[in-house]
This record gives sequence, C-alpha cells and structure tokens, in this order.
Amino acid sequence: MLGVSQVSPNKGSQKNYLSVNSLNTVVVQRPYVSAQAFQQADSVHFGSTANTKQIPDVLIKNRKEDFITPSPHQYYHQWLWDAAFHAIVLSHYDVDMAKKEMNTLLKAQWPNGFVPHIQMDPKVVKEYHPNAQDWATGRNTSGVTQTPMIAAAIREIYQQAGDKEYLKQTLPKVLKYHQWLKSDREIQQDGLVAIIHPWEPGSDNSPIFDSLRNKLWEQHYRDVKLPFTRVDTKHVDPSQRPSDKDYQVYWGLVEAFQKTGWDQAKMAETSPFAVADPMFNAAWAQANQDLAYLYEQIDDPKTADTLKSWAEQTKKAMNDQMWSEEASVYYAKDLRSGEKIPVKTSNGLLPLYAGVPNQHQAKKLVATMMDPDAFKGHYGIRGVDKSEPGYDPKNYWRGPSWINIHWFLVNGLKRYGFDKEAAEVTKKAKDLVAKEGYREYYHPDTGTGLGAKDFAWSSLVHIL
Ligand code: 9WN
Repeated sequence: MLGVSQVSPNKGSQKNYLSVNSLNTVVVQRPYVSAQAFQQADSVHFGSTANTKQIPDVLIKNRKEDFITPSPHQYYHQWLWDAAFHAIVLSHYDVDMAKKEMNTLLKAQWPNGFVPHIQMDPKVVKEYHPNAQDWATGRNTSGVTQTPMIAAAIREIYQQAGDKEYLKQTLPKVLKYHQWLKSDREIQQDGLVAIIHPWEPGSDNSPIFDSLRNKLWEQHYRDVKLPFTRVDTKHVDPSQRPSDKDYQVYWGLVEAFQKTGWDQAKMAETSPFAVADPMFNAAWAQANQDLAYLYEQIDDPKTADTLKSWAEQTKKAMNDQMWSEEASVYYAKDLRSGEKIPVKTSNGLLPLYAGVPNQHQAKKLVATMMDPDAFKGHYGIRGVDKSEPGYDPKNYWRGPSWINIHWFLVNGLKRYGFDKEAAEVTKKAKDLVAKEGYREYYHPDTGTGLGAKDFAWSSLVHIL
C-alpha cells in the first residue's frame, strides 16, 4: 500500500461554473474536474498550508500497484517520460509515491543501461499493442527508449525530500542510462543524441518525421503487415491518431531492430531512421545538468564535471547544427543525410527549458512562441506552427496543445526571466484543464479536450 495522504476523489457537483479565461472573457466551463478538486490540488501552487494539499485525483484514479498508468482508457502500461512527469507532480504531494514510480521504472533497465520506453503490465496483454509478445525483446518491455526525463524527476524528488540515501541508491542507475545514451546514441560523437524510432521522442506522428516517413514507406515498408489489430483507435477518434501508414513504418523499424537480436549498438548503427530531435536533445542537455547537480549533492564533483561537460557539448552542437536564425526556432536534423528538417514544431521551442539558446536566440524563440500566427493559440500553445502545411489542430502531435509541453515552456520562460509570458502560458494550461479535465491533448483554438481521457501528466498544471 502506498503512503497516500489527503486523498479525496473528485465527487464534485455537475453544475457548470464560470471562470475568466486568459483573454479576460467570462466563459461557461464544463466541470470535468470539479472546481473544488482543481483548487485543492492547485493549493500547492497558491501556497496554502500543507494540510490542504490534495493529490490530483487523476493520479489516484490511474494508480496500479507499483505505478500510475498514463490513462486507464488507452495506455495500460508504464511509459518512461510519463512516469517521470507523474513523479515530478507526486513529489509535491507524496514523495514516497514519487519514489515508487521511479523505482518501478528503473526496474525495467537492461543490463547495458538502456531504459525502455514501455514496461508492460503482464496482467493486461491484449488491450494495448504492440504488447510484449509483439516486441519480442525477451523481456517485459519495448526495445526503444524515450525522451530522457529520469534525472529531472529524481532532482525534483530530491528537492522535495532532501534524501541523500535515496540519491546514493538511485544515481548509479541513472548514470548508467546516461552512459548508454552517450555511447550508443551519440552517433556523430558531437553531443547530439539520435532517436532511431518516432516513438522515442514521444511526439510520434509529428510532421518533423513526415518526409522521412514517406521515404521509408516507399523504399522499405509499404508491404509491412502489423502482427496485431490496432486498438489505439478504439477509445480515440482515428482522425486524432497516427495513420496506418505511420504504423507500417513504426512496425517496419521494429522488425529491423528484431533482426539485430535487440543489439542496441547495432540498431543505432543500422537504423534508416536516425534523427537529432530538438526536444529529445534539450531534455538530454538538461538531464546531464540535473544529474551533475545531484552528483554534487553526494560529493562527487568529478562525475558532476563530466556530466556538465556533456551538457555543454550538446548545447553547442544544438546551436551549431539545429538553430535556424531565419525561422527563429530549432529544427530537427536528419543524421543520415546531414540535412536540417525545416519543420517548425514546439519541440523546436524546448531548448529554452535546457538553457541552450543565448539571450538573442531566446528572445526570438519567445517571439515565435507568443505569435498568434505561429504557436500561440487562443487556448494553448500549438504543438506545430500554424503556417506549417502539416498542421492539424486535432491530430495528436500534429498541432494540439499538450500540458507537458506547457510545463517545459513555462520552466524555460522562467529560466530566462520572461515572467509575463510564463504567467500567460501557465494560465492557458490551467484554463484548459479546468475547462475540459485531464485530457491527453487539447485543440489550441477552441480548447476542446481531445485524445485519451483521465490523462495523468496533465496534472502537471498543479505545479506550474
Ligand atoms: C506509443 C503514453 C504514450 C506517450 C507518448 C504518446 C503515446 C504511444 C501510443 O502515449 O505514445 O509510445 O500508443 O501512441 O505519443 O508521448 O508517452 O502516454
């Protein structure tokens, strides 16, 4: 039994209530999250006494024995970056629960340090595909990783709990993960780490990957047959999910990896898909800064210095190879062709979170972010620049607003002293959740909740 304090599930009234949105107009909102539950979870932000803090009910509702599912209607297992976001929120309410989430995640680590993007719950085999049998990694996990948010979560836990014993037990595993990423994924040895599958950044069907997806589909994967029937479109409108063509490419890549016997080094060497994504690399740069800070806390300045130098190398490589002065955003880079991928997405705004841009670049990034004709929607920051041909405000990573992205952006804005903008983006995120509940994503201009319901990381609004 986890140490849950002050748990009171949302039993709010079903009445509509009024609130003032970011444009100061009064709107009627549907109380998917009751006003009382939202306020009680949010009290941590408004500085009320510890006694009134209540864990956001979505984190209780989605709780399994050892971890929290992203959504009980769609995602039944544990995902890497979701777990980190859950732990980041939980550390503000119940630090033992946060530690448990990360301990469970780290149990999935392979002996070489690799941490998979999904650790399967063996009790739920048929409800989500690909399942462990489809992956055939020989373990109860997937065989690709995800945006490296582990160190950020451990840092947040440490900052709330101040527990050095916990750090001593946990940091060696996190370091091993970083060493794996550095040695297997830094394929040019210049600080940029490669994603080798569109599932790895967590922004699966982003238009960043369109041209590569089309090329790979034409050349290799047009005849790929999925060994499962897609169930991801059962709970969510298929027009808001990746296409069948996307899935053929996703699966074609998995089959190529299976042929290596899940040899991670060989996978990175041979994958036809190898991209330096600005979100993944920003998280990587920050992860090394976070881990360096944590090693300093346990009096290991030597390891801390190494990690700091890794972070600096990544920042430099991002500025040299991914920044576009013309577009005022960071672009992804195709590491096989050596070309930038000129598609403007919120992934390209995230280097702000990691302190990558200089002041001049930061100013330009913020101007792009807050431009209504580019990223700033009436309700949320768009996932993709409105002027991109691939922009679709209802489809998954092709335009909707995501709360975890708002969390990254608010942290980045504060880091550079853009306090007014940080307050505006915070308000947008809070208004979205208050209006529509903890949804997976939201239409940036109408505010409509989209994708899976009861989506746990959207509780990040409470710590903004
Ligand atoms: C595939 C769990 C995950 C998130 C990803 C999101 C989605 C999976 C899917 O759900 O990906 O990994 O089935 O679409 O894209 O960011 O971690 O919430």
